[in-house]
Amino acid sequence: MSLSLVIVGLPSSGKTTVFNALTRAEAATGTYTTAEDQPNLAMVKVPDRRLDVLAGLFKPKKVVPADVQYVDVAGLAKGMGERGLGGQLLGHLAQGQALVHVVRAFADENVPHPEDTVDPLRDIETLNLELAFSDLGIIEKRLERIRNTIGKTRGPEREANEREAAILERLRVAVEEGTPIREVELTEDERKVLRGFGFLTGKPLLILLNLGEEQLGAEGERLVAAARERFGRPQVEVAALAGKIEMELAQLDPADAAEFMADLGIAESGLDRVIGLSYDLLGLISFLTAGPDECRAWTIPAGSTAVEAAGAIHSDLARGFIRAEVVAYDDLVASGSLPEARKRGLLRAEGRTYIVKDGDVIEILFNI
Ligand SMILES: Nc1nc2c(ncn2[C@@H]2O[C@H](COP(=O)(O)OP(=O)(O)OP(=O)(O)O)[C@@H](O)[C@H]2O)c(=O)[nH]1
Ligand SMILES: [Mg+2]
Repeated sequence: MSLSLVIVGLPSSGKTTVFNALTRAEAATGTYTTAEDQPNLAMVKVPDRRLDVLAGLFKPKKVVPADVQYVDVAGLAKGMGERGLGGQLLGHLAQGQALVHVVRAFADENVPHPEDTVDPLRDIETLNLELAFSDLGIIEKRLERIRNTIGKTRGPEREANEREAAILERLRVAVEEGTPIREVELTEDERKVLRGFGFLTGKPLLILLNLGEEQLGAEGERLVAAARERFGRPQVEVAALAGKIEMELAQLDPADAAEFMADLGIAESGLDRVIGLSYDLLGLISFLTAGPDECRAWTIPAGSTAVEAAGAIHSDLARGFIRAEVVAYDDLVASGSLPEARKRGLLRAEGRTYIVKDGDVIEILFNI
């Protein structure tokens, strides 16, 4: 499973600049993209120091980090969601596992703002509303279709339609009251019914304030605190980065970038931070596999069992699962090798229902 994050925001908020910063891509910025333009796509390796350390121990032929896909789409102008986002743009948004909302905080009179003034809190509100309007439009359309056709259905088909209509009706009320779908309590079965819709307010949201260089420090912190106070909710996180500088940083070689970051007082690059926050937001963890052929990181939802972790590698491993041999990353590093970890009793055999922990180094034994 590779994680897919879609970057959204008002026009000219710096989405493509941030995309470049996060992916080291060199997509053109300042181009006033429209809904018809193809999105920018990039896969990024998830930085994971543990993998480098394991590679030092195992000297594998290959090191394979987990990856994250970023999608940078056109700006969402005020009113677009209300009129109903259609086609391609909605399709891209609906497919993301989470949304990264790039909000303009930087001041620059050469960059036009749709509202003439820079006001990040207002813009967050505007985009939230557009996303809610888009969901509402889809809910209403689907409800109307069910209403128009339900008379012709019977038996299980009719029951399924009625169930779906009841769930959508609940969502409609919630969204109209200003509650995002991610906050509506749903059973696992209800979630299944809704999965295909890809509702935008149902996705975890990372609000990313795009700061000007001069806002790094106290002002940036104040803005983050204000945004968090007003918009911080379950599955919503607020962070900031200076998009334009980080884009330049991403294009430097690592040693120069480190020096430049130290000068600016940036502790962690936007790239590392945004991935870390996205994992937290989505409740994802990594487990590792290590051997002479390959050291690799895998992404799974927190709370996954050993057999689910096996399935993330390959469905055969889940199907023929016998047991998992597990050692915590720190224990493995302290032991220096798997045989030594086994000797110290740190390498354990775990069954199907073992809950995998972040950083577990796992070997799946299976038989098919
Ligand atoms: N001063 C300053 N300018 C920035 C910053 N981030 C982006 N810009 C500028 O703002 C303009 C728009 O940036 P883009 O990254 O293209 O914005 P966008 O959101 O992708 O724009 P659309 O895709 O057209 O909606 C460009 O001229 C950028 O150089 C920043 O942090 N500071
Ligand atoms: Mg753009």
